[in-house]
Amino acid sequence: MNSSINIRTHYRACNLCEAICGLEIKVNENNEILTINGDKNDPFSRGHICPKAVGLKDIYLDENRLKQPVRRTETGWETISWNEAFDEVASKLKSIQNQHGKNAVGVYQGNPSVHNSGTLLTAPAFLRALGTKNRFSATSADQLPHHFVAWQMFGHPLLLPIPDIDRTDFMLIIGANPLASNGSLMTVPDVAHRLKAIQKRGGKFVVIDPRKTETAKIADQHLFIKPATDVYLLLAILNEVLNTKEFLHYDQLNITPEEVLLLKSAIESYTPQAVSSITGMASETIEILVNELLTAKSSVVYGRMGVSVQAFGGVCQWLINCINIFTGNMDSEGGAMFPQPAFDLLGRAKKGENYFNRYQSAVRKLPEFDGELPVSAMAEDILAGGIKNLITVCGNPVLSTSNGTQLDTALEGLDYMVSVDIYINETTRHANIILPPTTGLEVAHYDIAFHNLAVRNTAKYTQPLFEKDNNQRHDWEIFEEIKNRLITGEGSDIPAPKNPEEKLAMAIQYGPYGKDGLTLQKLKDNPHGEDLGALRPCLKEKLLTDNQEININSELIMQDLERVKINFEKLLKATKSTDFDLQLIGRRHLRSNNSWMHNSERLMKGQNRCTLMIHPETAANRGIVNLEKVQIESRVGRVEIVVEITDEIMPNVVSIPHGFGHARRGVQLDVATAHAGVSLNDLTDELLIDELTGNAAFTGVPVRILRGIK
Ligand SMILES: Nc1nc2c(c(=O)[nH]1)N[C@H]1C(S)=C(S)[C@@H](COP(=O)(O)OP(=O)(O)OC[C@H]3O[C@@H](n4cnc5c(=O)[nH]c(N)nc54)[C@H](O)[C@@H]3O)O[C@H]1N2
Ligand SMILES: Nc1nc2c(c(=O)[nH]1)N[C@H]1C(S)=C(S)[C@@H](COP(=O)(O)OP(=O)(O)OC[C@H]3O[C@@H](n4cnc5c(=O)[nH]c(N)nc54)[C@H](O)[C@@H]3O)O[C@H]1N2
Ligand code: SF4
Ligand SMILES: [Mo]
Repeated sequence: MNSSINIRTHYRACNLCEAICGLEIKVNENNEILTINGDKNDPFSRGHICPKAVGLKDIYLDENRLKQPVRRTETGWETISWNEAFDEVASKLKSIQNQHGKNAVGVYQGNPSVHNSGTLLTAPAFLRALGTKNRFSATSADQLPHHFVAWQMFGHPLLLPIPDIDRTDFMLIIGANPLASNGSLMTVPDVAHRLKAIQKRGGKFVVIDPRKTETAKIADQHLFIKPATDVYLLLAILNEVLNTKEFLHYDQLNITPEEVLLLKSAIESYTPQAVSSITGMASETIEILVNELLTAKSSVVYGRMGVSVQAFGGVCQWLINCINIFTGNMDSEGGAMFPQPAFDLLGRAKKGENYFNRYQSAVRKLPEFDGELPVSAMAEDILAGGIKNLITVCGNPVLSTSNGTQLDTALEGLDYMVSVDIYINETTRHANIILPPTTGLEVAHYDIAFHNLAVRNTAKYTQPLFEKDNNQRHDWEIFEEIKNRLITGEGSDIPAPKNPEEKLAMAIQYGPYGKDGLTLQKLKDNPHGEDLGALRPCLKEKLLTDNQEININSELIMQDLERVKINFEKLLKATKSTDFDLQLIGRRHLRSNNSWMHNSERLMKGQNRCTLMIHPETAANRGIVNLEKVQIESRVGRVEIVVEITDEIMPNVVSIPHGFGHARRGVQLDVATAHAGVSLNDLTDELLIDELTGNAAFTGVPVRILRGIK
């Protein structure tokens, strides 16, 4: 008998990170996964995958993964029925809101929310039914500056320019490590080949990072920069660009000479010489970079986490857009371009909307953006008593937000907490009820978010590989069930959850490719995905500012230049601190995904990755030896960690990966706890934010090392 007869092949998009790689999964007649490989016929990823893809099998089989609701009792967790769970959750939400008002319920949405089409299609109605202003998410621990600047300059938070990596001749990468992260706000499967292709066609790419990262190692050039000083480098670059009149092509974008003059005068004091000592970069090096950006046939500056999560994240992203505009590379091939996804999130967007500061957080009065408050304010607002009940969805803020210890304490004091999550982890262990949805291989997927950020226009629909059993619920069923209970009165019939796939089908059919015959059915018939072509210039049609012009000199941003100036003067005068004398930065690893894939033995095995990277000189000055355990301390906390001496990091800068710190009472993650590590966010400071946008400033946190615990 031919054993291959009963082997079925399943194609899907991996939804673990932003790269949406095509997978080819072979399964036998007993539903055992035999192999997970890259799908060579996926028009976008062309067969590329990373080691985490195989982790999908581990998540599917993980014995720690929850499949039915659990309730926390004095004697431990008990399994309860879905109906009982939904009834209890809805009644608690209602009673707390009746007693203390709508805002007494807080919501935190974590990263996998945006990788999940069911959540994206149903959570908005659920949130409307809740009606709370106390909404938080991982956005303000991540890419909020990009959205803020996109809104200010182009009129909508989602009008994000994406590097046209496949056609550019010169790429400047600042504060991103796509070889480990596989790209962010740049959906780019197979990024290593795409970067090497720049070199093969005679182009170059340069990386600016306080650590010589995996990406820096394959770059044409790597330049160290002192953490959190990028704003001054970018100001100097833009200043130089604006001084080189013969290259400026802004007129194509209807930018007037008056606007350019205004911008120029606001930044002219930041010359390469003036910023050199602060950034640690020689002025000649900056001048050469400017020359390369201007003279390459096409060029693009791309800045990600490293430049977003700092005190001037907003200004940095604005400067990056301005540089791309004034080198003539905005909305043109090889520059920064705007994707045209099949599910067009901007389809119904209105011109001239305000998304900012319509209300503020309770304690520090931090501004709202697009219906969310900065997550750095969440713990203090819980502690102050304004939030009595918290719902967390796909998130682990105890490990992922600044001063996680403070949040850990705050969660202990809540009246009630619900988590929609698949694990009992550092955050959800505080919940009264955990509602675990299906995940990974059990769900259908269409990437609503990341086709919007992709370096090529494609579309792909994925069926579930495994049917859920009767006792499981999809995430969209969970949101629908609670929402329906919230809006129906006592004793009335609860409407059945509505499958959101209808919305998906409509959006595709009436979307930009519908007239060419693209339908959900067509995507179902071609599980490898459809290629919709390279990015095309389209900004003029997409602009959503009041006057449908690019807003170069945004008032809010220009005002923030005053803060940039005050800090500049402070840095010029600063003498070496004897107190917190080191700067802490984070890092990511290819085999790790934020805080939650550490429960896969396959991904965790090998060397301990949760180490404190430190430069040989910095270590020697303190008499610290390799593999020694030290205590490291910031304003908010102290952790104990093993030292890894390496010259791949700048002197006086130290690095800890984020997402670890699993050894906490009650966490039920067997593998992760065995590789517990410590949490970077027990050191990061909730008071350090980008005051313009409210985003967390994780990078360059002042710390000191307390010697020797042998
Ligand atoms: N210091 C520092 N802090 C950082 C960062 C940093 O670089 N440095 N990075 C920041 C960034 S960019 C981000 S995005 C955040 C991430 O922070 P969060 O979004 O808060 O946390 P994650 O680690 O992504 O946790 C994801 C959670 O979702 C659960 N989960 C996984 N799949 C599913 C699913 O299908 N459904 C549901 N309901 N749950 C699921 C997991 O069990 C886990 O609890 O962290 C931020 N924090
Ligand atoms: N394997 C893996 N992939 C992931 C994730 C993961 O956890 N693991 N997380 C996903 C998520 S949620 C996101 S948002 C993306 C993030 O994607 P990236 O932004 O590419 O990821 P990071 O590794 O955080 O890269 C930030 C870089 O900035 C550098 N840096 C730190 N401070 C500064 C600074 O002050 N200036 C400059 N110039 N550089 C600085 C760091 O050394 C680091 O190399 O990755 C996604 N992909
Ligand atoms: S790069 Fe991202 S999308 Fe691709 S296989 Fe790895 S985790 Fe999945
Ligand atoms: Mo992120």
